[in-house]
Amino acid sequence: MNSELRSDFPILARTLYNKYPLVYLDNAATTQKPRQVVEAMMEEYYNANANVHRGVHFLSQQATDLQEGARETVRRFLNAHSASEIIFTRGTTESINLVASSFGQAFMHEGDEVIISEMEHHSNIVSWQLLRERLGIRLRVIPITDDGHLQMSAYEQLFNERTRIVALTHVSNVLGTINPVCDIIRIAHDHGVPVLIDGAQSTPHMPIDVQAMDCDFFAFSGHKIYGPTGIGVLYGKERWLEQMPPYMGGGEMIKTVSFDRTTFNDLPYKFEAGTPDYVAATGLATALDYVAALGMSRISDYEHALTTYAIQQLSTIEGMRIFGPTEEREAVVSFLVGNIHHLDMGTLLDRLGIAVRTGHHCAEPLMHRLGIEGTVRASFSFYNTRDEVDTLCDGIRRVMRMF
Ligand code: 7TS
Repeated sequence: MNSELRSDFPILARTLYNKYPLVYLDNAATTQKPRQVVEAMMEEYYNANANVHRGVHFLSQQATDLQEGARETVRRFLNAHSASEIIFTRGTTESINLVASSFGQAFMHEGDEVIISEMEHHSNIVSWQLLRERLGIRLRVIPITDDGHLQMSAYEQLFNERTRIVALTHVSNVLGTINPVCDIIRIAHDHGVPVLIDGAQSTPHMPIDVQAMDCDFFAFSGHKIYGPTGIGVLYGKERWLEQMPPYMGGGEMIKTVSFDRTTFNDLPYKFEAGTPDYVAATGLATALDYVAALGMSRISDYEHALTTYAIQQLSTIEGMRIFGPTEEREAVVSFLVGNIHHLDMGTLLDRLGIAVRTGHHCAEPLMHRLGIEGTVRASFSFYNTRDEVDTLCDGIRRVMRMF
């Protein structure tokens, strides 16, 4: 599906070190941007720039219409019930912090518990630890199996009368594991507990339907789905958001302010203090329209086939150790080869024009569980090709010959 699409991404035509065509395999960190996204943002800055929701003037109205149009695009993309359930944030990290802080303040007390898992990104660990500092809550952790699945029976046993929320990643950014979120959510709801899904690594790769999933909160980042940096989304069911206090105070999130008393704006504005990055909202909406036009199911099928091919080819390399499930996984492959340090492998692959990520991938507790310090990680997009996978494998073999 990619040959005609690659020309939408000018950066993919770059040559590195005067010699090597860029092979960009760091899509789980951030994706490249199609022209359409950059041009939509440029167009807004050149022709429709004004602060939103503030002025009576023409441009302000136009910028506001673009911002609210973008919100509607996100609503449709996630199949949320209402646009007032779509809050623009700076990214997944801010979305999770918002829930931890605000849900925590409204519904949690000392001794109450949040369930997370051993495969969480730091943003879904540290946010809750900050709340632990503030309120004295407890973190309960779902263990994983050796091949990177959640231990579901252990999960069920973590519930008790102090459990207030479950916060879990949809897809592991290290292992590629696709968690059974529908089962996770059903079980939590059976205990009367709401669920936050970290969709940073799932939203770019599969169709998302928050109503079908029945999650209470869902977070994702624009930059990981071909949109700009600095914008992300928190979806929350209205019944929760209505009861939660604002996360930040400032302009836009209020109805009336006096020194004695302030009343807050309606959803979603209650959670959007200050001037939002309305141009990034346009960029995000353009990116979502772009992938929706390709078809999320088509993207998913293509990337799964490419990942299966990558695992097959990588497995032919002597001393290769691939982490995570062998089947039913997302387009992320973490590995180590022999006793070559991940940083050496990453640095030497870079000299061949191949961009991968190395290290703990902001999942240090998972590294402890796996008994390693870090991995090399190749992560794929629909614009990657089998030829690029072959280049990666050739590159790894070249690096091995250096040791
Ligand atoms: N959750 C998961 C599962 C992630 O993979 C990431 C970023 C985040 C949250 C945070 O997203 P942000 O946009 O707010 O920073 N993951 C990665 C990664 O794997 N490599 O670089 C960033």
